[in-house]
Amino acid sequence: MKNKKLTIALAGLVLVAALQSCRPKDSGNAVSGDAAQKTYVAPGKYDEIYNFVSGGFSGQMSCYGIPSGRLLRVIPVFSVDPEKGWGYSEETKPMLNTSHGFVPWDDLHHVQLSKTNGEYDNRWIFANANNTPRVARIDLTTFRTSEIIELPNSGGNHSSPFITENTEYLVAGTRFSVPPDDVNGDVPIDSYKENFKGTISFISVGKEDGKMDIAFQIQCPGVNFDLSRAGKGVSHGWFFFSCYNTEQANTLLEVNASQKDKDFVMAVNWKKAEEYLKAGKGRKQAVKYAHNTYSEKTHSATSEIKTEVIVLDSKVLKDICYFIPCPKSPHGCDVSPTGEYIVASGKLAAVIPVFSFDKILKAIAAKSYDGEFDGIPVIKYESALYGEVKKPGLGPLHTEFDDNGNAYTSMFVSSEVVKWSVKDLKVLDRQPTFYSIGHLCVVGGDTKKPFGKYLIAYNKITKDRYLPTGPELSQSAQLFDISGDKMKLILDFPTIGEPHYAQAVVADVIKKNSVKMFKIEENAHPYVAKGEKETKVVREGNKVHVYMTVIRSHLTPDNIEGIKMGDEVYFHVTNLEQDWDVPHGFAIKGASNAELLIMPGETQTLKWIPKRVGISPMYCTDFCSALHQEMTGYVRVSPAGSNVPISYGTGKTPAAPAAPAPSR
Ligand code: K7E
Ligand code: CUA
Repeated sequence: MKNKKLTIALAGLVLVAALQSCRPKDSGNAVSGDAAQKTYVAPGKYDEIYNFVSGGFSGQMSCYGIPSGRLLRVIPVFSVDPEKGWGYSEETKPMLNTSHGFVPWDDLHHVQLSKTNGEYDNRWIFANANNTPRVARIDLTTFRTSEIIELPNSGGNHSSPFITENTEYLVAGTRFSVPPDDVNGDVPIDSYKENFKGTISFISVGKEDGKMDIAFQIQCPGVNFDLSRAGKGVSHGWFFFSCYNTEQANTLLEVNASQKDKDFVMAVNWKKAEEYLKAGKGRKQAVKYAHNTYSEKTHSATSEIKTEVIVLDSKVLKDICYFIPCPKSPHGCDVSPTGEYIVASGKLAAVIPVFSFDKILKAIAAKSYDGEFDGIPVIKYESALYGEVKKPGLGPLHTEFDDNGNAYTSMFVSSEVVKWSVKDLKVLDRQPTFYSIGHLCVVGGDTKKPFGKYLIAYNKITKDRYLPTGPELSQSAQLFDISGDKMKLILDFPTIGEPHYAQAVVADVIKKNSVKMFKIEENAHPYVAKGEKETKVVREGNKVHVYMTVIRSHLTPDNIEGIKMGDEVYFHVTNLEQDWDVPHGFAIKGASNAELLIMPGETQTLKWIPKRVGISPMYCTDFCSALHQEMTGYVRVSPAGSNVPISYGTGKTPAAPAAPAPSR
């Protein structure tokens, strides 16, 4: 027993040592001589590229300009954002609703721009919530989250959301296998093999409006699905997932899920799955998941709880899923621009295996199998393999592609980017990163026609790269010029949260389509005031609705009396401006939530329950004009049962009686 424990501990130590990244030596002087010239974007000039970066445990997405590395916007997605009122205004709260209730945080790892014909079509960007499984759609005309759908039968939505070449589906695989939602999950944890299942969700996306829906799910053996990519070109109609923990361990995974020499890549024939779905081979399963949508017409979100999904069983429907052995605990699973090559990066492996789609099809036709795993055929490694990239570096994680037939793989343990030729699998170049690189992205690097030019590395553990900021240091992005034979480091820039995947796209179309304001005449919010004449304060029992407008530089009404203790006050604030970049903010003393930040033409609502009798100031929080500091007002709160009537106005003192003096 003692010995066994010791062995496990030792194995763990060796593993930990192997997994901690080494630090390259020449950390200060690896910068290209013309770096400043290549990254300088003069004041007033625009960047060439939008770079959308996942925020990891911040739950948000950020948007940078490339090549300058300037942060342009943090887009709130799964986490509340007090700066923008996201998750604090009454209108946005339903966006964070789930079958577990209001969930104000998540862990966002992967972003995916929508595609047409395998190229970015500049309409939406999608993202995953890792912790409470959800997928979000962000509208690229507003840079705001417009839809979030929860995924049932899942736990740890990591291999998500990856997208098919015409955005037919967003696909999401569960990292943690768990008992399905419609069975009693109150089972011993060590009954993993028997009771835990993997689930892959296919989320359809509306061609015109982008509306998401869970089209179907495929139930798979219980393993950990880590990452995935859609086939494209020749492999369109297929999906590829990396799977680890094929040991099906439920404890001390760092040792117990690293036992086997090979885990799997799972190839999924989703066109076949569609056929089975049409033929009625799916099983309706009772589940619970939230589907939240935000309307820019009503400027409000609605949340609906849905109760059914259709599940296809991969064990019964034999020709949907196939396993391909893959060394060892694969992480990234990336598909070349033509769709012929599938690159799986075994984070503990000494080589990078590259599989051939053509060979996979032939192996399936010839039934070149090595038996089955949990009812799924296992294709022979050699029968699917195109070749191995030898001595690529240590800890390969993720691969992207350029426009010249090259692949770029991030090496977490050896802290470097390695460039290799897809055709002959020869390593062509390697450059250190500072320090531990996770994902990387090439402009258009996962499309059928990569743009190339720049590669951005997203690094963890930045150590000495920036001025120290206490125990926690900023994570970091590094920009490489990849237009020549050798990669050249040209810029470092700090990032928000912990970036994982990111994508980069030439800015032209998104820039042109950007919404500048919402038309006030189209505002269909139920509590809109389309002009100061429509402002009012309406009492309904203990609820008081304030129809307020804001315009430079006053609130209407800015004096409100007749509010009583026990009231719930709703400030419905409409921004009357019809000009680009003139938001107003709104806040009131003692409110137990964040400010509102209201765009021109929009209405947002702040709920306030006064806790004290007296005068509460309110004001605009966003510096909007020279008279911004004048953009203020007062609310008078009287005791419960007081007879001060509702009165309000701007530019006149409400004609309300003074409260009776307290009796002595
Ligand atoms: Cu490699 Cu979550 Cu895509 Cu991080 S993941 S690095
Ligand atoms: Cu409106 Cu400051």
